[in-house]
Amino acid sequence: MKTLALLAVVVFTISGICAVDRNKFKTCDQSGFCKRLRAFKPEKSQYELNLDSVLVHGNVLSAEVVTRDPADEKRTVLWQYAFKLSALADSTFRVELDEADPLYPRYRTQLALDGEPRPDSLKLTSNDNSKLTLVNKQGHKVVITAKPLKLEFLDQNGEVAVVLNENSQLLVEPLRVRREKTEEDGDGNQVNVEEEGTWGESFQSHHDSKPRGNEAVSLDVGFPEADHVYGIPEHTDGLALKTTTSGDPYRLYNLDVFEYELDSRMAIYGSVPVMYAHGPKRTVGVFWHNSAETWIDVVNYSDSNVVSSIVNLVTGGQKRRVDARFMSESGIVDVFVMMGSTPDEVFKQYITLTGAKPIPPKFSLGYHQCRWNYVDETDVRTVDENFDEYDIPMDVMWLDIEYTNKKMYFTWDPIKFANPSEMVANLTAKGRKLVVIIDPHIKREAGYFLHEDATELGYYVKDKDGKDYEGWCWPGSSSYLDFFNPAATKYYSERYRFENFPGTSKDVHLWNDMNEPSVFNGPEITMPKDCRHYKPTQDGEEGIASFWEHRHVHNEYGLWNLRSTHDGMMDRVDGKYRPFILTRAVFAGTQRYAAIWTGDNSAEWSFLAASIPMCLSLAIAGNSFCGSDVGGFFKYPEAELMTRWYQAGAYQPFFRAHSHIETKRREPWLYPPTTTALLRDANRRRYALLDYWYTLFYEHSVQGLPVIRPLFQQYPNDPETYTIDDEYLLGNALLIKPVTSAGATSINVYLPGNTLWYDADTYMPHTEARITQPVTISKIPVYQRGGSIIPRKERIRRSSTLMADDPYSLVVALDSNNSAEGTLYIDDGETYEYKNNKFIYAKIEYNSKHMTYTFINDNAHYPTKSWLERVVIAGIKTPPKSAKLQQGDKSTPLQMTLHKGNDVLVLRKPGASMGKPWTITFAY
Ligand code: NBV
Repeated sequence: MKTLALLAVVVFTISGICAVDRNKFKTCDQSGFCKRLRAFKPEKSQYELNLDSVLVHGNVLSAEVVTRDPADEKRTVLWQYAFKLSALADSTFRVELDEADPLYPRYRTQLALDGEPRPDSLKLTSNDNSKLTLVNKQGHKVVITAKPLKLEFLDQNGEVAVVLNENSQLLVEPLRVRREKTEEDGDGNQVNVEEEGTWGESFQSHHDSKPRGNEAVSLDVGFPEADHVYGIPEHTDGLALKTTTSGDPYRLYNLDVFEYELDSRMAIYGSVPVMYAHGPKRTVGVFWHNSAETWIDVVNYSDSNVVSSIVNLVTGGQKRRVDARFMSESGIVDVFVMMGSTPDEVFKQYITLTGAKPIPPKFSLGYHQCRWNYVDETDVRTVDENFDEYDIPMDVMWLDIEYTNKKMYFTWDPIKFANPSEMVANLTAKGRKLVVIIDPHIKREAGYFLHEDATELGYYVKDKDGKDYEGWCWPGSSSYLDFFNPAATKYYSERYRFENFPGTSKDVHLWNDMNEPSVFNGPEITMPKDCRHYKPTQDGEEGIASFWEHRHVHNEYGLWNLRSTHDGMMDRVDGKYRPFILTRAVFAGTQRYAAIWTGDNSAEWSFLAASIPMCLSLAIAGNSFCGSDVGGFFKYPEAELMTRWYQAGAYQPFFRAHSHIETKRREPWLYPPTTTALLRDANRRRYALLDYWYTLFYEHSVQGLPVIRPLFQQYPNDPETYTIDDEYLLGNALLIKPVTSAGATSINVYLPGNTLWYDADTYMPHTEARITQPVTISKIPVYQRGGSIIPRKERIRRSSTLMADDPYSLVVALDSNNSAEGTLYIDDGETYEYKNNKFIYAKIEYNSKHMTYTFINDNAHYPTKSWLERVVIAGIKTPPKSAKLQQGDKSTPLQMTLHKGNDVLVLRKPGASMGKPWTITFAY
């Protein structure tokens, strides 16, 4: 009954006007710690570093920090803290502040980092009784002022690049024993004298018992000389963050927000607490390593809404500066300061800390077809066959929750999906795959093995009283596995073994949805903060000290879920094949396990436009493998919107069409034939560039650079690029500006870098920075940078797997020096054999004399059957008279065609194997 009622709400709202129910989610004022901390504005910080306690050992400076009672003349010590500054590899510092002797250990986020960060050297160069100066190997200095505590991080030119606690907002609320302290009020009644919210707070009908009392942490971070700050996804507003002095701070709290709104700082599904500051002088970043609910205030002093008295007060009139303040409900102060100094460097520094995305299986870069739901095996088969019928490439069919037996995960509906193995075999015969959904809520149903095992073995998250927590989700009454318990994680991972999940095979991949976690009847549609998670206990730890509360771990819950899925998928194939996982919840480090999408969007132009800044922001925060539901999840996209969405999606990393169960079916052939043709064209363009995508993902995995890039990353000295977030770069060679408005006949494009950009369709060069691009419905504005070489595969196949041996075309776009370069990565697309050097990573270089294909990594080889079918050279001013291919001992004269209209020279069928180096020599 309840499920029906919920569905009715869903159906009602999707047919009506989409709007988030803001009342379901807290404002800062409704969140006890946010309100309290936002009001905390001491004139002077109470935190002081005890210079006598300083110890430098290896890469770490440790010292005692104390707070003193400002009202007390004797300046009695109120609290003692352990302070640590570490110098880390890759121009990064870490600052930690914890209580010296907490009542119980405070939570330290566990899964975000990709192992222990590597140390760098740290030298104390001066201690003048009020200040300490330290330096790392790269020459970045840290100046620590003792009273009050302030930390300045200096760039290699000796200028302050990042400053901590300059605005005195450092705070670590000490854990206390609960005292039943009451006082008599004027009427003789005993009243509680604790401030409101200290030992419990309520939101709507939900009460949070807060058994440990207040334990919030906060810190202000200043970025002198910064024009803008970026990052802290996931939000729906622009890429450059806005001043928050009016309205709420940005919120990071993984939430299932039904019909989320755009241009908002509200929390949605993901939380990545990394922020970058950029200006003409430098780019730097901070990573706030904390998994609790977090709010972040931003003040950009150049914004017109920041009054000049504040600018004067804080910066002495300097408008080029941004300040931020991180406030978290619990944990410790643990912040990484990344010194940049370019966008490339700082993005890599973040990846050094939290890990790169390993190279994904190649099929996952193809096109994905999803719907809630493909109703049965016949439906799956028909859709799959129609892709062939209409000649549209497709790699993956998806099954949403209805494939299960009554929403019991790891089971199949016995009638609609009675022969899953056959269904999968039918797909794999065409090189296609299947993805099935597994949510983290477990149906509480007698006889369901997972529920019975989890109950018996104690694998569920517990409620505040220590009983199995029960919430409400798709299956009705549900409980949630406690992935913090190693035994529960192991058990869960094992469910993915083929024998435990019959019907699956190595070609069935996974989708972990609702892992914020979503709890329909929970506070803010999630798990109550006083739920309990497993904690390995030390001797003597009991009571409150024997578990973690959900409040400590909330933003990383989904990551624990993903790690467990990932480990299970690795184990089921003995570590042989790369898994593909899609997740909705995101935290720092998620990229190591999964791709992400922007959740339940709507078939509206504004959501199509928002997908660009949302994915860019996630990409610079480590998660390049991002996409939005193509077509929009809620509502129905009419032909033009659908066309533009396919065209945009074809150039976004994760390319999946998806739709809500109650919306009209919208597979590409259900539109008028002209639209179907346009959708087909978009998909084919995607497949033609698959090897470029794959090369970029490989490069990300080893170098850490985002695959999709904001313009300022590539052109950091051009202030015009700082706020552009409706166009982006794919690698460093392609610039994409999707059409995101109805009825567009032309759009304005900014082409940065004072360089040539070639229209990817016509090869016509543009020299101007600002162009007006006419756009018919078939036009996708994509430009190739002069100086770049892009690999393409032009044969039309049903899926990426069937393209493995297909020949390459290389598109050479010349710069003003008549040269260009690019890279190409080739491997088997699915295993880890690349770790045994079974791959090709090649550099392709062109100058007017030669074009060469050489291996960057000499030890690595891959026996590819692919060969060179065509070289297209755009922007050729003086065409050569002849060209000759040399591979090994073999020399072959090449045929050429010159297209005079657009200065394009085509070398036809060079025929070289891409498995070995080659050279083409030109004669004039
Ligand atoms: O599993 C059903 C849906 C899914 O299709 C969607 O992509 C997820 O974001 N899921 C959410 C649950 C409920 C949606 C209203």
